[in-house]
Amino acid sequence: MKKIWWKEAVVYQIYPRSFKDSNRDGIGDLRGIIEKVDYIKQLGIDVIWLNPVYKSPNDDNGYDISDYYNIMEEFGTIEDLEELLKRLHENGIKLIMDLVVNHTSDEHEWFIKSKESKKSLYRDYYIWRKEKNNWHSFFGGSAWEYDSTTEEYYLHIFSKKQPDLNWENENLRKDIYKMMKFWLDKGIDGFRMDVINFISKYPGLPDDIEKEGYVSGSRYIINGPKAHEYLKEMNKEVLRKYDIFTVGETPEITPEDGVKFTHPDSEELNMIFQFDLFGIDIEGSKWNNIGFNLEKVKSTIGKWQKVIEEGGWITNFLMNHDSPRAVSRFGDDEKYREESAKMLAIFNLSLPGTSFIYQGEEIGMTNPYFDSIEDYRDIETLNYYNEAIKKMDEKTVIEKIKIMSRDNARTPMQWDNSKNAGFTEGIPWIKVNENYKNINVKQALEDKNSIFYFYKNMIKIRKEHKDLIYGRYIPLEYDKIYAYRIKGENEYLIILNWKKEEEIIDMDFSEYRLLIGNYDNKTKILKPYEGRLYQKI
Ligand code: ISL
Ligand code: CA
Repeated sequence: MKKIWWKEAVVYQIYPRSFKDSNRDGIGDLRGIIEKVDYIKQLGIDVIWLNPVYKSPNDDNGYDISDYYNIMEEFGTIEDLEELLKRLHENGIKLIMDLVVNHTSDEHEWFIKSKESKKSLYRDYYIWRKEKNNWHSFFGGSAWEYDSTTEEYYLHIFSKKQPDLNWENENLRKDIYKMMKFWLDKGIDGFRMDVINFISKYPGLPDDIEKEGYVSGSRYIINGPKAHEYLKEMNKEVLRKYDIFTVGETPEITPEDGVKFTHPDSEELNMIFQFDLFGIDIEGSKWNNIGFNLEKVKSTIGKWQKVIEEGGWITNFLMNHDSPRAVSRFGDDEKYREESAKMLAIFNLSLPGTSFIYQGEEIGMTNPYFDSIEDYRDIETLNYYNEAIKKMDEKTVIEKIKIMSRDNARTPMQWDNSKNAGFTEGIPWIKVNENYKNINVKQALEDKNSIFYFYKNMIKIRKEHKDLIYGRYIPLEYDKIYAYRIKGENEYLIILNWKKEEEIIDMDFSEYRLLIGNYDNKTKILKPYEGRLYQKI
């Protein structure tokens, strides 16, 4: 298989608002990230993905962009970004930025001009209709908002402050490519493309079925007929001119589509995020978490590893800024927090594909389980709350939010045990998780057995044993545990006892050398959440 840097990279995702505040306004910022470059370097990271830092009224924390060419004031200036980029490059770390081009903010000048008049040059940059259809917004309610200036509705798949762009319009596409070049010419190393498989809407925008737990309209929005055509054009006009990292956020796609988006012959993207693991414990609506079973994890991984066998490329990730904390969701955030976080590190970093780590995952940060709606900030969570309390008692609603809210991932990074976890000397925009006195970076760096050093070692092992990146995934048939082999030039064996109980396995390890494990154990009795990575001798 062809060896390429972006396949081998380990990516660290930074949610700037919650990473480090440098000027006491309670909001993380670019200078805060600059302060922490050494820390990121120490972990062994190759690439940073920065969530949106462009100018934005922050209806959806930066995913509503009002100016693609400038930086959000709270985050700093364009000079700060340039300095961050320089510091990262000096340290051998690349930077990819979020590209949010399915929609803009309603405060973007294109939209302001678009809504002024039906004759505006920018009218067609967005999707206007006299009548609305029955499509729903992902954030609740209708996907259409009435605007009295021209007495029409505009489409917004997310909040009403995020009008959808009309990719049918060639001028719009050109403006987007121009903007992408502006950032690439500044020296950034690529893009993570927000809901990039939503950009082509089905012609005629027909009414959809309505059913519980289904976002009406999805089937006419996701993977629309021209999605691949637009990406090929973008590749031709922009991407192929640079040696960059591109990852598409593509919810609800099939492996076949995954291959189409990422196969080199397609000339579209390097890799995609698919969300099957991300939604593994959800049934019906995203707020309905029924827990997961290991067989489903195995079949999901198997299904997506096939994309690589077919010549495409995928990503491995346990969480992002839209999800609960990985250790709370897939491990145990109480008694076995350390063990399960380390087991998850073995899992995330031993699979072919490009691996991503989300800030705080490397120290085992957990869901904060805030009890009061006052403590939540996320628009999706607040919209859900307002709708749900009409139908359910408040306690039930809060229980669901505690488990699934996107704010779980957005509480401030826990740096040390001082006030506000060392995140800010001001008042944080969202509360710090109370457990910061025990779970923080400072403490992790002082303890050579910490989750942090385990991640660091796993990253190092992944780099030294490139088969883990390029090899072939071979699942093993054990039903009580998760075991697989990765076969390249050498052969590796991964064993994950993904549960709170011990397990005895009938396996012969005599031909294997243990590279890393989360217990000091080589016996056939696997401890709770025990994980081991072996190399065949
Ligand atoms: O977060 C989700 C469910 O809780 C997803 O459905 C999410 O909305 C979807 O994956 C798209 O996410 C991306 O685009 C959104 C933004 O709010 C998310 O933060 C971003 O990751 C709109 O720009
Ligand atoms: Ca700040």
